[in-house]
Amino acid sequence: MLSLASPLTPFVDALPVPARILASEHGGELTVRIRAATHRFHRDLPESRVWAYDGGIPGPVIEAERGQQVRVHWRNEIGEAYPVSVTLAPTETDSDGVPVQCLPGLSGGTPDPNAAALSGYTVVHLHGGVTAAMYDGWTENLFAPGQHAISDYAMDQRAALMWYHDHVMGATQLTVYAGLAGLWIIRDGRERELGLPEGPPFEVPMLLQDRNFGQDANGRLTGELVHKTDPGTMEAFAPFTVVNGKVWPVLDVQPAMYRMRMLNPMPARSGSSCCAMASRSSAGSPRSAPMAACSGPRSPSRPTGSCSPQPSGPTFWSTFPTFGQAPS
Ligand SMILES: [Cu+2]
Repeated sequence: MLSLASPLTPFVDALPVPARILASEHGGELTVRIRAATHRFHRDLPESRVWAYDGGIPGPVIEAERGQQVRVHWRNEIGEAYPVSVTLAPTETDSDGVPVQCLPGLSGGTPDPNAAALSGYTVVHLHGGVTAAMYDGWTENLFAPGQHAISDYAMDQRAALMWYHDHVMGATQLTVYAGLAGLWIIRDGRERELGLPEGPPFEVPMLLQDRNFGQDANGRLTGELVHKTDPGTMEAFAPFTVVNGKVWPVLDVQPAMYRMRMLNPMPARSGSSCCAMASRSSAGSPRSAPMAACSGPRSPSRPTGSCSPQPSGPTFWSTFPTFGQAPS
């Protein structure tokens, strides 16, 4: 198995708990500000420029009750240029056969001026919501910076984990990559009969993403978000797994029942994502659950089953299985 050394130390940042908005505490009427912000994806990275709901990566978790309509005022306050360098990998693989799209940095690719010109027009789609057409975030129902949209979500559907995200025609993969994504939970009485944990700390919503960052002349990661597409498949597999806005975070857990609620909205990685969790500490210590989403590219042309720089170290590999592959 190909193994790339990661330029970022895994499992040093705590898994963030996203902000939480209970619609019932606001009379079912919420305001979410869509704006430019900065965000630190890893302890050892500089801050990155992002676009984000309420300035958070991910946006706030909005929690609603079945049958209680939620009205959201989506306020477009994006006041800065598109924060991601978008490029096409010059070649599919490097001289070692590694997919270039999976390497940190631009890899010599030219930044796309059209992406850089994205001006912050937006539209919000509640993915999974049974939503009336006029509020459903159709891709051309755009509103500009300085404008806002009001959406009524009926919540006439069973308990579920959903997500909301930008949905602009032809640019959704780029605006979501810039940060415009958040989770949405519907609860109902039938689900509560199951007695599952509700809310922090034992219910843990997790938004899984992959991200890439720019490099300076010395090869150090700059924190600038990079979206690099493969020239053959036109997919983008970024090298760093991000959970709730942190690269390979860790969650200290208690010996109790948890409800892990994971959503994978990555632009290309799909199908085989997982969350590797196990104790890595001795008896009596807090237990830690490193969050590592693992997945391989779908294309059979790939030389390896995984193109991420793998979190390394004896703890990780001795404790966490990968997908049908022995670490080597
Ligand atoms: Cu969607």
